[in-house]
Amino acid sequence: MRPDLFEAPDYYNLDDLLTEEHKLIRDAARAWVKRDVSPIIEQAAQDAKFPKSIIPGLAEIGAFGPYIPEQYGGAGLDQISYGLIMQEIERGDSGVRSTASVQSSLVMYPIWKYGSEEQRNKFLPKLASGEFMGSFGLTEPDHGSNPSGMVTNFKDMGDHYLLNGAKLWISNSPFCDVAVVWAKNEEGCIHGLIVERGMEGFSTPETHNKWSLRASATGELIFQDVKVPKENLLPNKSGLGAPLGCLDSARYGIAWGAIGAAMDCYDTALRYAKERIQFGKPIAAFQLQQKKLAEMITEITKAQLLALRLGQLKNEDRATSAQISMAKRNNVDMAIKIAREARQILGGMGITGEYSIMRHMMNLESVITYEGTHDIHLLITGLDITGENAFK
Ligand code: TGC
Ligand code: FAD
Repeated sequence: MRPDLFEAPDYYNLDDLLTEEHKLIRDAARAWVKRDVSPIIEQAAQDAKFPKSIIPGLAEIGAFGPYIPEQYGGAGLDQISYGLIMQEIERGDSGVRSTASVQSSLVMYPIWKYGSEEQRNKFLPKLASGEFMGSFGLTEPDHGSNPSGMVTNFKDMGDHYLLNGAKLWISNSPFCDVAVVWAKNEEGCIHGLIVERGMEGFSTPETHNKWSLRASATGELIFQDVKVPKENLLPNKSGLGAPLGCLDSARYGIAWGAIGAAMDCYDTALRYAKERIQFGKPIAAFQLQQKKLAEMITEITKAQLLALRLGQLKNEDRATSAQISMAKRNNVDMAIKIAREARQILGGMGITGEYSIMRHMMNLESVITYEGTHDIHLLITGLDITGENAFK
């Protein structure tokens, strides 16, 4: 892959709306991606291997639990800082952002919000430092968009719980040390359980042959009569709202992350268009290419404004789930369209691993599906504005 020459577009001077701390945090993440991610990520994706060597760096830039209080090892930052870190990481690769999203919003968040003080102290500092890596098991082979139908279940055996079932499409599963797993009790109520590697009957086979998120490890979580200690049940929230609350936090991070992927595609295409000569001129001088580039920067700017306003609402604890859905849906759709257009601007070169665009484009095919599909988020907006439930 070519040297990383990324320059971030800021067409509406949005930097003026950030604090000095936001900019410092963002710039540190940006510099780390340039130094430690860009040089290795293409090969990792080609090899379909999660580059574990970047785990300490992710911890160092605060990507594991950015908004988790410092007393538990988190960075204690605000929601805009969290968003900016996700934007910068996904500028490098959506799979790396996935690893950080899962660790922060899907593993640390439920332990922090729904866990006991003992669970927080036992797991959060190790997850923040990257000593432990986590995964989040909600999706099942027969229950993706409709997690309320899950069949993974646990029985109260007196001194422990007995867990049975299987989760599919789980980011980080092949190497996770702990998994936050959602399962039904005997009354059919959903609870979160912390399952630890090494528990008998717990296995995490990897899912191979993905054409997307190749630098992120995806797999299954299989539970065959796993004895889970009672102290591993998350005590402070039950019902489907518990996992969906975690998704709100991760979807918010994705709304920012997708902007990073889009900015990288735009920046690459703009530079290429200025340098590539055809018919005696740079292709940037042709109206058709200018239309593509002008529309890209317009859409990126709109997405940046949406994310920043959502971050302000999150900081004030006023962001609704439906607002988060709108931003996740819009910004991922924006990014995937920009990746496709940017790929065309590079012509044949666009399909090679010399440039990041094709990798972003393939990654975004997962991002538009996970954390609620494009359709599901549209239906969430539809329900919110009409009061009519069109899911069922
Ligand atoms: P519904 O009846 O609407 O809701 C059940 C209960 O949950 C509450 N609720 C929420 N709470 C917090 N946050 C939200 N976003 C919430 N949405 C709903 C709701 O108020 C209710 O509470 P209560 O107290 O009344 O019981 O549930 P439903 O079964 O009709 O489903 C609604 C639907 C379809 C929107 C939901 O199931 C959904 O979002 N489906 C999509 C599933 C999904 O996003 N899965 C993601 C899996 S994790 C993942 O993809 C990780 S990828 C990570 C990476 O690598 O980055
Ligand atoms: P389905 O739910 O079967 O949907 C198939 C199609 O039907 C979609 O187009 C969908 O929009 C549409 N559809 C479904 N219901 C409706 C409806 N009511 N109305 C209209 N259309 C509908 N899950 C986890 O729990 N943890 C993870 O870490 C995780 N990581 C993932 C990583 C990757 C790379 C991928 C691809 C997925 C991951 N997922 C994870 C799972 C992800 O959340 C699901 O793939 C997603 O929720 C969709 O479920 P599904 O794939 O079963 O599709």
